[in-house]
Amino acid sequence: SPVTSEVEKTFNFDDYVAEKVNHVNEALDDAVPVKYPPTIHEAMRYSLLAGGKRIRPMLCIAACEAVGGHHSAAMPAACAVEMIHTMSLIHDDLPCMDNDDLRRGKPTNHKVFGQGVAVLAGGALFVLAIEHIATATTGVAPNKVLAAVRELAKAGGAEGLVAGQAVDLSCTGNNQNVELETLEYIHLRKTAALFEASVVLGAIFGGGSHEQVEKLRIFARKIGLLFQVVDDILDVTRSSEELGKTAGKDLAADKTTYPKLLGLEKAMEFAEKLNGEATEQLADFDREKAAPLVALADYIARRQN
Ligand code: GRG
Repeated sequence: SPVTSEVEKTFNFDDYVAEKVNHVNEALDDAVPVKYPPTIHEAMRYSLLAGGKRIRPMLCIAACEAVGGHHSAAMPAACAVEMIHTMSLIHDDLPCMDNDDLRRGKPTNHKVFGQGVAVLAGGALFVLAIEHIATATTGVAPNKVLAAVRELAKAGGAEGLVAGQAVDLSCTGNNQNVELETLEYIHLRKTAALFEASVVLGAIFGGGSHEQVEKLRIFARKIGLLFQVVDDILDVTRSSEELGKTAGKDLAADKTTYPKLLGLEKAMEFAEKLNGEATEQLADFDREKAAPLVALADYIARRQN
């Protein structure tokens, strides 16, 4: 339609992401100053400011804008979701979990600071996320801040990230028997729960109605799962040469994936289905305001790495 083409003409996704990522990185830098004891704060900053695609903060800000809010209202929440994401990566990389040496192209937190500091820095980032939302959010009614804190804590805890990781850990060494239902359970919690919190927080702080928040919640869950399905597909379709670069670890060999359970073609169909169901949720939103969110979903569906 003429409206779509007008929006497509005026909205440049790359410029949008570059600008917003800059804002987020500055806000994250400010949110964790080096205080006493310095090692903990340096360890928190090391992983938090190590790069990363900043997908969750982008989703948070784009959801805020989709309901007509200004990105500044969602900035503390955008920082908070990235803090929780970073915490989960620090813990996930520990020897007692995935035992990884590299993350975001740099040595993992425990490799640089030791396991004790890494555990503490992760814990401190989670608590700081909650504190940051409660103290740095301005111009938003207290009941909305409370709702946001509740959403975020739930996404991080034993019904969210922890549940996904716990079930994932219990499957380790038993990958032959992981069923589709279990795979989905894990991804809905390890990945989709924080996508959901990111979008819901942005929508709440942007002043979205209950109906809008709930539509965006479904949108986020779908693209969270989509993110993982695409990840699994990329594992298969990436050239074997590229696979060789992943620190000698054959990613495809030691985990259950959608292509393994469904076959590549069905996995791709599932990805398309999730993408369609996600974008359907945005049908009633202002096209121009929702353009960044639509573009993010498209990026997640079509990314090549
Ligand atoms: C201790 C309360 C508590 C929670 C942690 C360790 C753990 C429980 C959960 C692990 C969760 C985990 C590692 C999920 C993987 C999520 C995921 C898709 C990571 C990759 O995200 P990207 O691609 O990474 O957005 P970048 O580096 O770009 O940010």
